[in-house]
Amino acid sequence: MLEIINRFILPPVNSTVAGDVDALFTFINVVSVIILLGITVAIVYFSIKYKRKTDDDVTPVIRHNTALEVTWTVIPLILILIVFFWGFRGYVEMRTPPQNAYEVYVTASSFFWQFTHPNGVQTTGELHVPNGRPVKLIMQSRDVIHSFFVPDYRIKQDVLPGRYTTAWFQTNEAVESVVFCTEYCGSGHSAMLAKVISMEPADFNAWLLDAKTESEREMPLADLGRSVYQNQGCIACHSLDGNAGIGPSFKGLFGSNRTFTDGTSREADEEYIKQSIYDPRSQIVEGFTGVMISYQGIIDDQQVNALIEFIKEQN
Ligand code: HEC
Ligand SMILES: [Cu+2]
Repeated sequence: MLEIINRFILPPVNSTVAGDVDALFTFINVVSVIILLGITVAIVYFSIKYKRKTDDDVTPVIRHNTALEVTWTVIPLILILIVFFWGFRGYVEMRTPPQNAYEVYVTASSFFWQFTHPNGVQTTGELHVPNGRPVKLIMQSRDVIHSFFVPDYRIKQDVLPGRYTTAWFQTNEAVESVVFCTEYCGSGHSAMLAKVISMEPADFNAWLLDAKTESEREMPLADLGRSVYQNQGCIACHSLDGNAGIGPSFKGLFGSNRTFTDGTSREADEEYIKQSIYDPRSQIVEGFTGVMISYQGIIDDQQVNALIEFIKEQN
């Protein structure tokens, strides 16, 4: 019965700690419902039983009842201690990554998630993990506070600029779950999603190797530009289809005349694209706000060249 209710009100149970978290949650719910019903019944019963029946029906003055006092102190105390120790045990477990955990670096930026594997493979918006093995996330933010939340795993951890925070989980099934940003971080916050793709260990290893070879293959500049566009999250704000998102679309950008909020204008040449990437706040395109961060130190010259080639291709 409880399980059926839980299936309706809770997300799927896709991590090893999720069952424990749900058990405590269910315990608190059941106790609360029992207390609620008990109090409601008592209120109704007493208001009928002690209703004034005659005009000289006077309420007796009761000053103290030790047995009653002890009962209503001790029972809640026991319940609260159970919840405390149960919760604390779970908290310690969730805060302590196992020694053999697979480590992934997580970088949050407005408004996308990037994941870097130990062998250098980097993905955006998709985290691949081996099923049945603990995974430790070492997280930081490039700009404001974000928060990494996977409801299916019952884990949630703030991600801060200038400091690492960690979280860990182990999946119990090779299925996909959704990552939400759960700290309001700006206009693209609600779209700041990612997928965790849990794979059987053999598939995971094959994927990792594939991704590695792919990233090392020589590719034409414009293709490299496309992969930077996807992997560095430009895609979150710049479309290729001409529709303005949080930033202007790249379609037809190169060679066009840009007007800025300070009233000046110039042609979008190579120099302009580079300046837009390294120092986006120096010129704000009319109709937009300066939410783009500087990619100085994040994207190197070669990648900027690649992006320029890629943007030219969108004409
Ligand atoms: C958080 C959203 C966001 C991300 C991510 C982002 N940008 Fe921007 N970008 C903007 C906004 C908003 C503008 C317009 C305001 C301005 O000029 O700074 C802009 C402007 C630009 C411009 C000038 C566009 C024009 O129409 O004149 C270029 C070029 C550009 N970005 C390139 C990039 C590249 C390359 C990346 C990825 C490495 C990137 N941006 C990532 C939001 C973003
Ligand atoms: Cu966010």
